[in-house]
Amino acid sequence: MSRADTIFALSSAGGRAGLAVIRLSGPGADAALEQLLAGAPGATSPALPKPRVLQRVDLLDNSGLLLDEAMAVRFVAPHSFTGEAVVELYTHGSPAVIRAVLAALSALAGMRPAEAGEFTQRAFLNGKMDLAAVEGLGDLIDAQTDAQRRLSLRQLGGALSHQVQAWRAAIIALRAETEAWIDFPDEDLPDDFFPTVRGRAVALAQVMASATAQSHRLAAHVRDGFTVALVGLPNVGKSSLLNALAARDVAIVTDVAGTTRDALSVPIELNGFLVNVVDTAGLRATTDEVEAIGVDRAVQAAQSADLVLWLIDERGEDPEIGRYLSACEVIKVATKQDLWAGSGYEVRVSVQAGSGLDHVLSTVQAHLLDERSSLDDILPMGRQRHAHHVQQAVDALSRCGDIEELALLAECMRDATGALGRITGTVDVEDVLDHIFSRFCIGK
Ligand SMILES: Nc1nc2c(ncn2[C@@H]2O[C@H](COP(=O)(O)OP(=O)(O)OP(=O)(O)O)[C@@H](O)[C@H]2O)c(=O)[nH]1
Ligand SMILES: [Mg+2]
Repeated sequence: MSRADTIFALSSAGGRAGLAVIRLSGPGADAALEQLLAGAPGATSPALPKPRVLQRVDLLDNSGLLLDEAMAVRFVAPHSFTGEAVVELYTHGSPAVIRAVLAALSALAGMRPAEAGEFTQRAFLNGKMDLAAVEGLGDLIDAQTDAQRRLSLRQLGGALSHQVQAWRAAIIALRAETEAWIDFPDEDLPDDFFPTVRGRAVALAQVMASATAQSHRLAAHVRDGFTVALVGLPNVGKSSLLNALAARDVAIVTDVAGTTRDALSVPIELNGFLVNVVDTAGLRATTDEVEAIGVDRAVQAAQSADLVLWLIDERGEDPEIGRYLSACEVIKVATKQDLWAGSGYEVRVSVQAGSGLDHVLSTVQAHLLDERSSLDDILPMGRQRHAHHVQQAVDALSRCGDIEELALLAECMRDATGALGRITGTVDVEDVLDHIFSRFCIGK
């Protein structure tokens, strides 16, 4: 993909709408706008809009016929989202207008339709955004829950990048101090050099590890959702509870024991958080081959869930199920409370009578969400690679703990900054050189 091309695409969603936004980016963006305003090749174009001023324009095809009455705004490089010359066209949002304007753009020399993510890729390559911000933008566009919106906005705004850069700068400073001694005789090295530098490296590793453990756990749950499995004997009311929680008939409910065969996951929003509720096959010994597979899946779903709701009716607690769930976080829920009184249970529900659902939800929420960790305090590091690279950096710094050699110490620090740099997509060599040179005077 060449960056010499000028790319264009519909940036708003397709289909019928009041407005559509078509974006152009690249060296030919202004010329393309000029052509759309001029119409026939060689015709004189009205003056282009001033940068950053939205202006009413007539868009014309190459025979001078009106494509649409629109609005246009120009951004001059590098002061744009991509860092290149950008034009945005606000047209009427009908499929016919969108198709006609895109066709007119395709016909212009040097223009091509953008690949998926290509505007953002250009923004990254032009240094407008780092990798963590790019991911935040992607997550914001995909956000379905309020928590996802809040966290991805903070990531886009640099909450993760700034912290990672601060840690990286601290390690680069340590490494610069270490490398500065490499060309000097050992006897000049202060006696406390190794203990001090190693102590600072290890302390930093601890700060990083503790700041990220909690953040990654919660941020990953915000991004991917929590998983809550509904488990219990056949006919206990699992599918009925799922339907009630989802407020629609997703799962089949019958009075035949063994109705649900496969695990079925339904996303619900709980106080702004995404929760995937998994309905499972009733747990019992069975000779039916299909049901047996369902039972295996139910056990797997329970064991990989963040929380299990163990549904219990008047038949009581099945000890076999208790054994399956021994390693799970479990809330016992007494079902069908219109038929019996599960007074020994804190959470009681009757889907039939429509009672107790709020209590189920508030109990689930209390179990899943730690009151102490607010979304506004944690680092938005929901992706596995964030946790992975921080862990690599922590491991590399922790290795400093028993090193007695300058070059090896610097090597561990380089590994740590390299790992952190991969989170933001930064290369680290120049930074170290700059740092070293800026801290030493000429002639030393
Ligand atoms: N009276 C009463 N009946 C209920 C209640 N909840 C579910 N039922 C009935 O219990 C029967 C079984 O309900 P399901 O939701 O299919 O139970 P399940 O646990 O999914 O069953 P399997 O899929 O077979 O494991 C159905 O006839 C439901 O209408 C309730 O709160 N009160
Ligand atoms: Mg069922």
